[in-house]
Amino acid sequence: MAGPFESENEYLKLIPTDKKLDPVWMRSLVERGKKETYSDPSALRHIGMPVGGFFAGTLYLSGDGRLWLWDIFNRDQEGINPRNVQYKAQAVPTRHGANYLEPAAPKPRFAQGFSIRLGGKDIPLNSDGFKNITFRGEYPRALIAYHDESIPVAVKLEAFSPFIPLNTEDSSLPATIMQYTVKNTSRKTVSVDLVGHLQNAVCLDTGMNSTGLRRNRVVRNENLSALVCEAKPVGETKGQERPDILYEDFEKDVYEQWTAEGESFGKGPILMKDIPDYQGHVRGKGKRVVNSHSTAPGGDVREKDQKTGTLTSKPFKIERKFITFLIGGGAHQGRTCMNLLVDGKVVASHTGKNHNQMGPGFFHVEKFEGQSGVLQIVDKESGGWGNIGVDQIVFTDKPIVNTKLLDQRDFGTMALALLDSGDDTASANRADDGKPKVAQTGLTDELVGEVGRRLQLKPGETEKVTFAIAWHFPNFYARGCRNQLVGHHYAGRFASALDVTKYLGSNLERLAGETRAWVETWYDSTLPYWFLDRTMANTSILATTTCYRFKNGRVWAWEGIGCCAGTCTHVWQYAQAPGRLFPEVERNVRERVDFGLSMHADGGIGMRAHLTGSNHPAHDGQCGRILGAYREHQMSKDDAFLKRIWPNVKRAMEYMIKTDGNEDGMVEGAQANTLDAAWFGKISFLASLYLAALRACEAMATDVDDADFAERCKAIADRGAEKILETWNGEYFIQIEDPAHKEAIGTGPGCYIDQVYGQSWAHQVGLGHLFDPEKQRSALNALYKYNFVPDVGPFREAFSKGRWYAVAGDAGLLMCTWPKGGQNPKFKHHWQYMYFNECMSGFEWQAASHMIMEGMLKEGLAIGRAIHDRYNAALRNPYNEIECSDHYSRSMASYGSFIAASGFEYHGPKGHIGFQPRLSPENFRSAFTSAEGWGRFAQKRNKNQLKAEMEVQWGSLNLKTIALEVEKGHQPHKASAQIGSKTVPVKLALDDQRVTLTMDANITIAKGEKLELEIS
Ligand SMILES: [Ca+2]
Ligand SMILES: [Ca+2]
Ligand SMILES: [Ca+2]
Repeated sequence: MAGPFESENEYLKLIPTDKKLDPVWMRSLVERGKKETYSDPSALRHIGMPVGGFFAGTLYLSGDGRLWLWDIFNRDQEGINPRNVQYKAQAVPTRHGANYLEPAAPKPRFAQGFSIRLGGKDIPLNSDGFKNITFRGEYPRALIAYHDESIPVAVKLEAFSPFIPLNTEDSSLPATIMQYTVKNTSRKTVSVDLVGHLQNAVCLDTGMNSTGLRRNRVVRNENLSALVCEAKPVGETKGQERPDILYEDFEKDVYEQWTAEGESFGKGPILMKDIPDYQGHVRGKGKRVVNSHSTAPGGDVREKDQKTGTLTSKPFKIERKFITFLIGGGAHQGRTCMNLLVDGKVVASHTGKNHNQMGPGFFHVEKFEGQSGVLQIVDKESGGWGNIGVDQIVFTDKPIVNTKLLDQRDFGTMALALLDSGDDTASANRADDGKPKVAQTGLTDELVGEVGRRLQLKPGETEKVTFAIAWHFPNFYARGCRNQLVGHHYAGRFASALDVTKYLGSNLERLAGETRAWVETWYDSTLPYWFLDRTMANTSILATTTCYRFKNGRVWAWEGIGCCAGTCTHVWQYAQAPGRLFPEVERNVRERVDFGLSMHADGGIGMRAHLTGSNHPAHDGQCGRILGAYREHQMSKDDAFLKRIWPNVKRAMEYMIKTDGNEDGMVEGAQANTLDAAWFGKISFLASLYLAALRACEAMATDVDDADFAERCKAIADRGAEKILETWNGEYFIQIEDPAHKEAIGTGPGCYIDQVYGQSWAHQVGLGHLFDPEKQRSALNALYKYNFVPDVGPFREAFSKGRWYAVAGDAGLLMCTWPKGGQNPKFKHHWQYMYFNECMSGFEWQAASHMIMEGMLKEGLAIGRAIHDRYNAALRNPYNEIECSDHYSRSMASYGSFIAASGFEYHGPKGHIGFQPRLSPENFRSAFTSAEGWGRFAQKRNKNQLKAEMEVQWGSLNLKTIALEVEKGHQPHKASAQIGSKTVPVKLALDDQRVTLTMDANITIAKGEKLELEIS
C-alpha cells in the first residue's frame, strides 16, 4: 500500500538533508567568542605555525615554543616529511593526506632551543621544562605563556617573522624573532640566564659527502650580539694513508653479501650491456652494476620506476676515513639514495642527480672508525626518476678535496642573535667553558654555540630579551624547474645570515611595531575570533616551501609542498589572501608568468610554468587568471600595471572566446580543469567562470579605453547569462553532457561544489550578479543540502574511493553528489572519480565565501567552521590545510570568506572603496587593505542613520567614492564627511540600500588619520 519512505538514492541515504546541527555550535558560528588557546600537551605537539618569512623555507613553531621542521636547507621534498602512513590497510602518502591522518610531531634534526638557567640548572623553554604552557596563535604571531610553580619566574614568548601587508620585502626575511618576557614571580631577587643555543647545521645533510670545516664565531656590534655558523672547504685529513679496501664491485650475477627486498633490484647486479638503451651509458666500473630501473620488472619506463626495493649490506667494520662509490639515478632525498647506517641510524645519505650516468660520491666517516656500519641502497620512489644506480664501493684514506662544498644546497650560514647592545653570555662552542669567540670542527662533528643574557630581577620585576634566528642558504636547485640553480630572492638582498640579523637589529622597532599593528588591527574586529584565526591562518602558506621567490625576483610555487609544479593556474586562482594582503606577489605572477612567459602564441596560458615556458592551458585556470588580473589592477594605485599587461589579457580572453565558438556565451568542446581531466558539454562551473572573465574584461577594457572590446565582451556575457540557464535543473546547476563524449568524466546531473564558482569570483572583485541571482541562491542551498555532511564517516564507508582530507567524525562539504541519480556509469572508470567523494578545503572556502556574500551566513559559516574544527590542534596542525600535499595553496581561498564577511569592494585606480558587512551590519568593525595603505573600517547603523569610519594604520588611502549599505527602509537624504576637524564635501546617491558618496576631488587619508562619515 505504501512505502518505502526512505530514499532509494544512495547519496540521500548518507547525506542528511536536515543537518540537525547543535544549536550551541550554530550560535558559536556568529558570536565574537573567546580567543582560542591550547594548553593540552598533545595539542601543543600538533601545532606547527610557520614563523619564518615568505619564500624562505618552512620553520615551524610548536605549541610549547620549539622551533622545528627547519625545511630551510633547500631539500625540495614532497610534503613537510615525506612518508606513508597506514590507514584502512593502505599506505597513504603525504600527498594523499598522511599528515592529516597522523599529524607530524616535533622531532629535533639538530640541537636548537631556548632555556633559562637558574642556580646552575638548565630549564628548557618547552614542555620538558615547564608544567603549564598556553599557546595562542594569531598568525603571523604566536603568544606562548610558561608557568611552573616550582620555578620562580614566569616567561612569555612572542614569536613572529615581520609581516606587514603591502610590504612584501620586509615580510620575506629568512628569519624569525623570538621575544621573551621574563617575570620574577617569587619574593626574592633572582639571577637568571636566558639562553638560546644553535648547532651549526650548515651542510648538515651533505657534510658526510664533503670535506671541510664548520666554524662558529661571535660577532658584536651596537645593535646585536650574534653567534654566526658557517662552513668552509678544506681537503686535509689527519694521519697516514693506508691501502684502499675494495668493499664491493658488483661483478657477480648475485648480490651475495647484500639482502634485496622489494622488486626493483632483481636477483643481482645487471650487465651494463643489458641496460635499456634509453638509459644511456651508466659509466660503471667492470661489467656489472646495481641499477634499480633496469632490474625492475615492467614493460615501460613508468612501470619500472613504479617498483621499489632496498638492498642492504651485511654489517662491516668502518676502517678507513672515507667510503667512496659511484652513484646515479633519482635525486629524491631519502627515497632514491645510498645510506650509511651506524647503530641502526642513517648517519649519511647520497642521492643521484636525476641522471642515469653515475658519478663519484663519498661519505666522510672518520669519526665512525672502528664502529660497525651498514650500507643501504634505497629505491622507495614510484614516480619519475624512481630509481638508483650504484657501483664500486671502496674504503679509503685518500683525502678527498671537495671543491663543490660551496655548491651544496645546504651550504650557507645561520645566525642566532640577541637584538640589542647589552651584555651577553655568547660562546662559539658551549662545550668549551672558556666561552670562545671562535670555534671550529670537521664537517662530520657537532658544534653548538649559544647566546644569552643574565637578568637580575627583583620580586615582580620583568625584563624583555629579543632573539633573532636567521638563515641564508642561497643554493636552491628547483626540482620543479629541472633542477636548475634558481637561488633565492633573499640571497640577492643579503650576503649572509648575519646580514639578515643586522637588518633586523637596526629596524626592529619598525618591523616589530608594524607587524603588531597589523595583528591588532586584524583582531580589533566584531567578527568571531575563530573566523579571524581561520581565514588568516592559510596566509602562512607563503611562509612555507610551497612558495619560492627565485633570485631573479620571480615568484614560483608548488600546489602543496613539493607536489605539482609551476604556480598552477587552476589551483592558485582560488587563493585570495596574497592578492589582497601582498598584491605585489600576485602582480609578479600575472605579469612575469601568466601574461608573460607562460603565454602561448594563441593566447592560451599554460597551466604550469617552468623556467622559460609552460605546458597546456586549462579552461578554468585561464579564466581565473583573467579575473586575477582584474583584482591585481584593483589593488594597484594607478592603471600602470593594467596598461602593461592589457594586450596579453585581451589575447587570453580572445583565446577563451575561440573556445566558445559561436559566441553565445557558452564554452564548447574539451574543457580541461582542476580535476585533472577535460570535461565536455555545457558545464555551469566553467560557463560561470567564462562569464566572470568576460565581465572582468569588460571592466578592464573600459578602464583602458578599449570601448570596442568592452562592448564585445559585454555582448557575449549578456548572451551567456541566458545560455547558462540551460544548465539549470530546476534546483541547481549541472553539466549537460556532450553525447559525442559519453566516455569522458564529468559531473552530469550531479550537484558540484564549483557549479557557480564564476559568481563567487565575480563577487570577490565587485562585478555583481552574472546571471539569475535567485537560481544561484537556490543552487547554493542545494549545495548545502546535498553536499554538507556533519560526519563524513558513514559516507566514506560507502564511497571509499578518494583521499583523506576529512575522516570519520569530521564535517565537510563534499565535492560532488548525485541526489537525483543519473550518474553516467562511465565516470567511475576514471581515476579522477575519487575527487568527487573528497572534502578539499580550498573548494569549500570558495563555496563558503559565495554563501556569505549572498547572506547565507548559517550555511557559509558552518562550512568554514567545519574546516576550522577539522584543523583543531587537538586533532592536527591548525596551520596545515592539506590537499595534494601539505600547506596546499588553494586553501588561501579562505581569505575570500573574510572579504565576503566585510562585503569589501575596492578599485585603487578609481579611488573607490566599499563595505557591505554581512555579519552584524548594525555594529561592524574589521581590517581592510588597499593599494597603498591598510587600516580599520567601522560602522554603526539603524533605521535612521549610518555612521562609518575608516582609520588608516599604515600607508595612506586615496579615495574618490565610497559605497555603503543602509538598513532596509532607511531613506537617507544627507551625508557628511570629515577628517579630523576638516570637512570633506560629499554627494550622496542612493540605489535601493546602496549609498554611494562621491567627493569633489580625490582625498588622501594619511597614516593615523580617520575619515568619519554620517548618513541620515
Ligand atoms: Ca662493477
Ligand atoms: Ca622505483
Ligand atoms: Ca558557444
